[in-house]
Amino acid sequence: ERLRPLIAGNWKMNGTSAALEQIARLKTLLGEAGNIDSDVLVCPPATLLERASQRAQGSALRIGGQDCHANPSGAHTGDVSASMLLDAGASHVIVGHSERRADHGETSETVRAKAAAALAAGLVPIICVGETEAERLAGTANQVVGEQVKFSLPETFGETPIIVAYEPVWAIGTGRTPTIDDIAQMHAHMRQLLVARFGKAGEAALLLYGGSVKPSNAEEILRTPNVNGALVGGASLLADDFFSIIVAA
Ligand code: G2H
Repeated sequence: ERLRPLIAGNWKMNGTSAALEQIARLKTLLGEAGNIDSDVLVCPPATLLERASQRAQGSALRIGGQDCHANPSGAHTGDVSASMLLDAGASHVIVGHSERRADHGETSETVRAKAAAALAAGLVPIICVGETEAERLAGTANQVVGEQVKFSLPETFGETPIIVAYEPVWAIGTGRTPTIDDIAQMHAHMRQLLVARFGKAGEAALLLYGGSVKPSNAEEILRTPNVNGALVGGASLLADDFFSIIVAA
């Protein structure tokens, strides 16, 4: 059974007001295309969330955050809570991106708490996992990703779909991607773990691939068994590029 794919754009720390034109352009492209058989999400920086979601109104395009705090409110200067993201128009939030794990010392336990906070606020978390190059070379990629999946996911998702993004750290923004066989192998491994733990919800989980997805490689990657969508960084910044990835799904 084919799961409806999710194509998610992660703008990272890119974009000021002018970038809202890309939201408008994407909305136009989606409108012209009519029947798109995927869910489409853009995760702009927090400063653009509210305006991006206003611009996206009237289209199928959804807006998401890139991170949230594990607590619902309080003395956490500079942080944003899941309910704030929801209030600004977000439906999803990325948690545990490797850049946050690396730059902010987030552990899988932190990520699990953030994912639980997202669920509690009514957002769908997109939980990121992925091995480093050293781990891949040492032959421990399966084990590392398996442990990240085990410890970064909350106990239960209720009715919310489980979404996990596999992003090998060495493929992020480098133009390098794993072989299709390696992607297929890792996604099958994650599927097995999720089905063992969550049963039917694991079968229905969306497993996204992320790391240097671009118009030229999207079709092949998205055709891979157990790849149910993509998390796209650099190639999501321009609506036309992102749209060619969307139609490849
Ligand atoms: C991986 C990805 C988006 P890029 O981080 O999350 O970025 O497509 O630029 O490698």
